[in-house]
Amino acid sequence: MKHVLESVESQFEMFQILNEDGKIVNKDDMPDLSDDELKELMRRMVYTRVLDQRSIALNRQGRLGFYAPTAGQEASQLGSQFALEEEDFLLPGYRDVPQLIWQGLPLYQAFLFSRGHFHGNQMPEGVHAVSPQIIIGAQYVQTAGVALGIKKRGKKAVAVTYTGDGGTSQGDFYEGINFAGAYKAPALFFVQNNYFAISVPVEKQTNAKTLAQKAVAAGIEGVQVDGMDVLAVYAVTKAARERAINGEGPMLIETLTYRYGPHTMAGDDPTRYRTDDLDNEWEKKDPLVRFRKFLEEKDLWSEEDENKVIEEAKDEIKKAIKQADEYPKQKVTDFIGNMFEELPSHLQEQMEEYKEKESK
Ligand SMILES: Cc1ncc(C[n+]2csc(CCOP(=O)(O)OP(=O)(O)O)c2C)c(N)n1
Ligand SMILES: [Mg+2]
Repeated sequence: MKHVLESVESQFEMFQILNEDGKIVNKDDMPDLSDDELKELMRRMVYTRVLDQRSIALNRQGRLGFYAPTAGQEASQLGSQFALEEEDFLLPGYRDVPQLIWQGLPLYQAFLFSRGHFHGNQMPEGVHAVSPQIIIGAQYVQTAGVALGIKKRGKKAVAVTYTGDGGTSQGDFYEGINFAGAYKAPALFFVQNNYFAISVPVEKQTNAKTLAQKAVAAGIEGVQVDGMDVLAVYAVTKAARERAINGEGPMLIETLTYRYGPHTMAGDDPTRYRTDDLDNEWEKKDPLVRFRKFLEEKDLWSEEDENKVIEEAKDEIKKAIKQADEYPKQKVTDFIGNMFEELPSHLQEQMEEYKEKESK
């Protein structure tokens, strides 16, 4: 019996294309991206790092509400989203605002989401996504359903979702991957393993050596990928998407990554559960540093390019926060009205009451 487990676990080795020095270690799997696409990937990662820094500052100034920092996870988040198409359906978790933005949610709406404003949850026409899920793992079940819907309609698209290492302990996680496997639904299930669920380390979370191997029980493909290597994440996602739209079923993709900041801005202190040594070890793997080295070597990126992106990002963020500030304040009647198509009678009463109050 022991050998069965060992032989399964030994097959989940981390897939990588760029090592920490930005050198290609796996030429055969190098994705077919043009120079412009490579630069665009870098632009998005730099932009997202700036967005993270600004969001943290805005939160501290009391100008944003809920915020889950993203620095460190850019390759995992943006490398995967870059392989998606407009018709794909995204079901993000609370840390996945960057993917949502690149999938088409305007930045000012992401800020409104953070403030708990209902307009932050309203996807523009043609943006196939739902707003970030706060309940751990719940989006896995929804994703299986969306993917089955896509399949039944005969569309060439996938449903894509993200959870964390902690999320893989939830019942919803297993239900979602099992259901999608049974129906060969075109779903991509990401697990961003940043090694901590708030303060709980992954080794206390599960006895499984890898999270990708959880795919085996569901009879679906699973892969573990270097989540600090944007090219590896992109290549795996692209291939998983191809398989899924060709009817070959879902895939579980574990990205090994790290969040540099706190879990959220609500007040956890990472120094109480992580060591400086561990932080330093991961900062050496930084996805931006690695990809920058790779691009500089090819003469595709310079300090000037980087500064230009930083300035553009700051400028767009400033405009978006202004737009969010100027958006009409949420009224209680908006809030109630957005919940149901037809109001139940007890809410109808409250609606009347607040209409009256708001009219004064
Ligand atoms: C069902 C459920 N239980 C508990 C929580 C509280 N909670 C919020 S985030 C979190 C940890 C999640 O860790 P992980 O899945 O590793 O994701 P990460 O935040 O590291 O990206 C917990 C327990 C929740 N939101 N939902
Ligand atoms: Mg985690």
